[in-house]
Amino acid sequence: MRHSKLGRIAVAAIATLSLATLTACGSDDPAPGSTGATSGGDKGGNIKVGFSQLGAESGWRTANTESIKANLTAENGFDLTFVDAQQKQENQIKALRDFIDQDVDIIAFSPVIETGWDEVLQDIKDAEIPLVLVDRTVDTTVEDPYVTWIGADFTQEGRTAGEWVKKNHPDAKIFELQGTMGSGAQTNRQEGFREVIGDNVIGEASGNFTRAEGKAAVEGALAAYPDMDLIFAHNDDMGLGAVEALEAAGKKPGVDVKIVTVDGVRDGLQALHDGKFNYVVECNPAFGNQLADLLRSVKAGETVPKETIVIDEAFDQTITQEFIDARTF
Ligand code: GZL
Repeated sequence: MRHSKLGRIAVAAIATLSLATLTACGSDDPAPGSTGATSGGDKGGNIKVGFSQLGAESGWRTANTESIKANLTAENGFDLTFVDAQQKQENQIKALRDFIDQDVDIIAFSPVIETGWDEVLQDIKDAEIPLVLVDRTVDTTVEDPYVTWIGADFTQEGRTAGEWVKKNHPDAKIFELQGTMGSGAQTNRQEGFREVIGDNVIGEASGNFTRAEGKAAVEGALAAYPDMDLIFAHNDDMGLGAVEALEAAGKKPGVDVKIVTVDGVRDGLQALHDGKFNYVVECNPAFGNQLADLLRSVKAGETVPKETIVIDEAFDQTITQEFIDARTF
């Protein structure tokens, strides 16, 4: 009888626990392999992970992909299949289904938007393949669809941005440059920001987290909202697009129109240092090592936290070039 995948992981976990218990009773040395580095199926084989990355739309995503690939390596015990969906949900759904067919040990993915996943999430659950959510979140009717999620507190990022604006520019006329509509990052950053200073938002449009679309959205905003004097961009890349649009219109970004963003990638912090951005809330993409640890624990059948929040900072124009140059992303 084919043991279900989760069943195999549970068996391995019990085996590990028994070995650890027996060894612990017999000596003070930690049981060999008691770190839970067992494999559910092929003993000692690498962990087969199918990862559906949503795209390569921003500096943040590029840095996140680099961190994931740098940690989920064969030397670290992984057999990674990585698929870039180019920001298309249908491509992610196809990749997820392919991972089911390949009978991977674990499926990980960063959903481009929150909804539209019910059928494929149910299929993953029926295939008894553990699912790990990375970065973005899902809104689904499927009961308990994933084992764990690792990412940032997007709502708090929005609040942090709003609190800076409220403190430093309480009368600002704000244009909100939204990320991909319906993504967890967009909905929650917007929610957090507007909790604090929603009354000051005079207009909004999506730049889909890309520089080009951010520039186009701000070109439209300059015509529609000529008295806007602050832009809250849901990511650095759209903020950089806003800089291009403002300069093309003869306005000084960071002076005539203040710019507040989220992410804290190198280009964004450079714009902050150069006075074109006014405040940047970090959203750290470099959590590949934490993800690797989570995947090992899931594979070993260990209990893992339902969510792991990646710690963020925030930066203003006092940032130094040395600090920027020393950052890894
Ligand atoms: C945030 C991530 C967002 C970034 C954008 O964790 O999902 O998506 O803020 C990226 O740069 O496109």
